[in-house]
Amino acid sequence: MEYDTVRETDPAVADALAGELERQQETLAMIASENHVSPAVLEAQGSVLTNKYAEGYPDARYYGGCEYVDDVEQLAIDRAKSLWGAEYVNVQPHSGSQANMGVYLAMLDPGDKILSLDLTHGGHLSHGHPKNFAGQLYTVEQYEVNPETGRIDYDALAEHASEFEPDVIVSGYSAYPRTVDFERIQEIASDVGSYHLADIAHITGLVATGDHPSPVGIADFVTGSTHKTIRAGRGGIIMSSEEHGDAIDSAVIPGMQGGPLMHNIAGKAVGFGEALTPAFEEYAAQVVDNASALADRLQEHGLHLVSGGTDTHLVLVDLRESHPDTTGKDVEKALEAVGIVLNANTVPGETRSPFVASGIRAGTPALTTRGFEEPAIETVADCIAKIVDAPGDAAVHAEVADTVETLCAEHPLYE
Ligand code: DSN
Repeated sequence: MEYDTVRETDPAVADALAGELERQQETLAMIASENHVSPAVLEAQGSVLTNKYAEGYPDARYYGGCEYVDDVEQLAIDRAKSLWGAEYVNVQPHSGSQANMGVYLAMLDPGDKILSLDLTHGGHLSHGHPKNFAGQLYTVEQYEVNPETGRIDYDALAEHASEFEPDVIVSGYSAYPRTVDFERIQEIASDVGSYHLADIAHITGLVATGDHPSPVGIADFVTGSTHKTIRAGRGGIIMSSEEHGDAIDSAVIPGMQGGPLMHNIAGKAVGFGEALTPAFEEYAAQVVDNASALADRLQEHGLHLVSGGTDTHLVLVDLRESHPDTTGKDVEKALEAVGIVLNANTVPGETRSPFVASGIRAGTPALTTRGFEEPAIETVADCIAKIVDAPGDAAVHAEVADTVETLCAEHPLYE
């Protein structure tokens, strides 16, 4: 077998790959869940491990030839245990959603009750949206953030939990800019005899470095994805105490998945190794400092942020007060046209369709990977504010596109 390149064998796909590389190099990735992994993680994910089936777990596989993938999976597990201090880790879920599915399957029966944050208030599909498996298999009620403060109302959550008597309370969110009080939610769960699942998909990296308090050792289960702030190979992870390990293992396989994606697990191992270095601690702290600088500057421009700021890697702008006739989608499209890529996002008390939305969500993990610090982030905030003020103005577009081009050139990616 000859080892031809994609360019030689499949120019159509090669063009798309080259185009995507160039797009990432020449635009600013501000989707809060995205990041740019290292070349080492890319190499691991693009390796021959994609060829290997390895149903089972290290040293207990259903197929032969697993000695090297066993090493890789064990390294990923051991490094995850060091990063997050978990007793038990499963690195096989293909995504954060499937990590959640693994916990539900291990602990719940169909019809059991989930109490989770509403999607439009910052939750996630897999926390029980009616069109998601979680909403279809289980009985779901949802809590909301306080409309005045934009923050979780823990007293209201306690009251709701005591009325609903859930089997699991889900904490951890996709569009929540503030520190989550995992201890308080654990107390609420314990008081009503419920499990507590903390989905730290967005903040895995910040939790690993202590830039956000950890739910590990507090919540019964902690799930996450491995490619967001933690910047490792793409996929999911489940952590818990040792007592739930067997149930989780068998929920993941044979319960809901077959062969693990060993190339992605290799990417997880490599990324977790990188995250154990002092350089990653600096990175995570800078992600938070950058988000804070972004929040301050956007507010100086008169934009309203849900909760009035951020403690994490993301900000959520509610356009309704300052720009009632401009939708999140208008801003998303106008920013994309000038090279700033983020997403329209629903805001608490949303009055528009989720496809249009009244807010935008912006995060700093990917820009921080490119070396952005506060002054450059403030320039980006200035660009965002200009576009929000004049989404259809060609002169503003040209000026901002120039600035974006300069910022990209000053912060090269995958040279
Ligand atoms: N798609 C992710 C996000 O953007 O938050 C959640 O899975």
